[in-house]
Amino acid sequence: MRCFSVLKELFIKGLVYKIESKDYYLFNEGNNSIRCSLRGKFQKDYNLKKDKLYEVDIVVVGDVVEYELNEDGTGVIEKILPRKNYISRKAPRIKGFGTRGERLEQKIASNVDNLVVVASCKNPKFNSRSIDRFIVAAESSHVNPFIIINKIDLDPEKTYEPFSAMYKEMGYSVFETSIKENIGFDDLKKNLEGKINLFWGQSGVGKSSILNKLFPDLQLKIGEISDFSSKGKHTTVTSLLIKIDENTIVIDTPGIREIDPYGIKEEDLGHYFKDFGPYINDCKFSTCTHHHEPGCAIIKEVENGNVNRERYISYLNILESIEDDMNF
Ligand SMILES: Nc1nc2c(ncn2[C@@H]2O[C@H](COP(=O)(O)OP(=O)(O)OP(=O)(O)O)[C@@H](O)[C@H]2O)c(=O)[nH]1
Ligand SMILES: [Mg+2]
Ligand SMILES: [Zn+2]
Repeated sequence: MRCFSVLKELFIKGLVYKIESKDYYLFNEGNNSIRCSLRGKFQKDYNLKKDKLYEVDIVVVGDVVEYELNEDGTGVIEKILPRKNYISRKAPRIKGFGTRGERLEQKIASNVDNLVVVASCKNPKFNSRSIDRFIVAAESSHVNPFIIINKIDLDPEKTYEPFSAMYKEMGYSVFETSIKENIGFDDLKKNLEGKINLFWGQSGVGKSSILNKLFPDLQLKIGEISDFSSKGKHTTVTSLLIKIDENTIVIDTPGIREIDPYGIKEEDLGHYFKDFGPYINDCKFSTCTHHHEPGCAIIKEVENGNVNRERYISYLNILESIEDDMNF
């Protein structure tokens, strides 16, 4: 994994697995952990471009970087190698706004193969709107989404089943799981092998519990049932990339309250709804936003029952949040 440039004596490649404030933790080629800081020039570049650059993170978990090793065994990150992709969302409002009042981008992780969207059927309650938003984040970043519906022990009536069937019909892999009853994990595990898998979802849905179940050595911290509220408790506070074996990586993330996909144009949003695919080219206008336009094929197929109305409502919901963002 060493860098064979003229600078090979100086720079070594590493994989960012955890970020805590200004400390960046990498795995080097021998899988040892190196604590790094960021070369000052990154901050300077960032400040210079501030009015153009709508992002809050410079280095993210999953990045492959080049670093210089200090004598004391710590390192300094010099360069971020080009990313294959990255998953992001609009930063929560609390993180601030750009210079023109627009929402900023929060990158969650880079170089990801699968976005494992974790939802629960109860506690917190099942929310297909939020699943649809996670799917849009994945599709717009060219990342493959998986859907986990966890805690099925809490819903013996299986009220999640029509949704499960709907996502399966679109071609997505859906895993119905229960930690308590040990259901669904063998199948899930097979699908993660040899890939970089980002686990993402609302707080309290069971992301860390599922990872512990799949890979018992991990011993990630999980929320206590006793003080668990329907909103979740944010037990996991920092994203953590874990190497399971040479080829398999999982990333546990802190649960989030809201997910607004970032950087999507109104006229592109429909392309991230896989189920719109067969009809989307039949709209009268190529820039159709499937909202009100005459001759819209999507609106027609919702009426005909070929596009699920729930999905169309999710679509309108996200479309509206894009518009909100433009009105700064
Ligand atoms: N009944 C039931 N409870 C579960 C299941 N999976 C997880 N839980 C419980 O749900 C709670 C939250 O689990 P966590 O794994 O901490 O959830 P998380 O998604 O990692 O939450 P954050 O780290 O806050 O984002 C814990 O009390 C778990 O014991 C399940 O399949 N069934
Ligand atoms: Mg967690
Ligand atoms: Zn249309």
